[in-house]
Formats: sequence, structure tokens, C-alpha cells
Amino acid sequence: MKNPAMTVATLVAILLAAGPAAACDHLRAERGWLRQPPPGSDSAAAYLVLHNDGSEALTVRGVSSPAFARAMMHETRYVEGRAEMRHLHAVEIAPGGRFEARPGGAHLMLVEPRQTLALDDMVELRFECAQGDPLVTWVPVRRSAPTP
Ligand SMILES: [Cu+2]
Repeated sequence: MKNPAMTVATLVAILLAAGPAAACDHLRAERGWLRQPPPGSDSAAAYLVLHNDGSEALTVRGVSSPAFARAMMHETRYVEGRAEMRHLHAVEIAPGGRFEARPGGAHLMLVEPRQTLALDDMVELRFECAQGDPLVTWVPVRRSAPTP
């Protein structure tokens, strides 16, 4: 590369021009945690709140984690008093809106851990959006929900 500084400046210009198209950039995660699964369990659940800080609706298309073979967004519905889980293929979040995953409700279902999950370990979660780069966030392994 003859002039790296020039190349960086050009890249910045391109990124600025792209502007609001990078929808996932307006996605913010907070209060995330992963419930430590019992020994030998092949799945775990994680919880967090996703905020859309942008001025346009955004669509979360899926979640993955390098610590697990597979990950899904699930909702819980109660049918005749029985909890049933349903796979959410996409979650749309309105401008200024949020998606809340919490025990007893929506959650991230993480299947086939690739490593042991000790308390306070940080686990990477990656959310794919309809547009823009994925949101990468790290959540701690906990025994129970953090107190608000
Ligand atoms: Cu589930």
C-alpha cells in the first residue's frame, strides 16, 4: 500500500457515507447474563435487554456464540398452564423500543457448549441484523439473575 493514511481516510469517508444503513449499529445490549447450566447439561439460557437507539426499526435475524454449537432466540408461551418454547426467526425492534429476554419469557437458547462454563466466565454473543455489522456483546455466567 503506497499511502496507508490516504486509504484510512477514504475508508472513513465511505463508512460515514453509509450512515444509517448500518442498522445494527443502533442496537445496544445491556443487563446480559447466562444461567450456569447444571453439570452434563447440553443447553443453557441467556438473558439480556436489546435496545434500538436508532430512528428506524431494526430486525435481529439471529444469535450465535463461539462457546456453543448452536444458538436461537426463543419465546415462551403458556398454553393451558404449560410453558412451550417457540423459535423466533427474527425479532423486530421499533425505534426507541426494546426486546427483553428474562427468565420465564423470551430467552436465548444455547445448545451444545464447547467449553465448561464456570461462574463469572464471560461468554460472547453475536447478534445478526438485517442490515449492518453484527452486534457483539459479552455476558457473565451467573447462578441467578442480577438484582436490578
Ligand atoms: Cu428455549
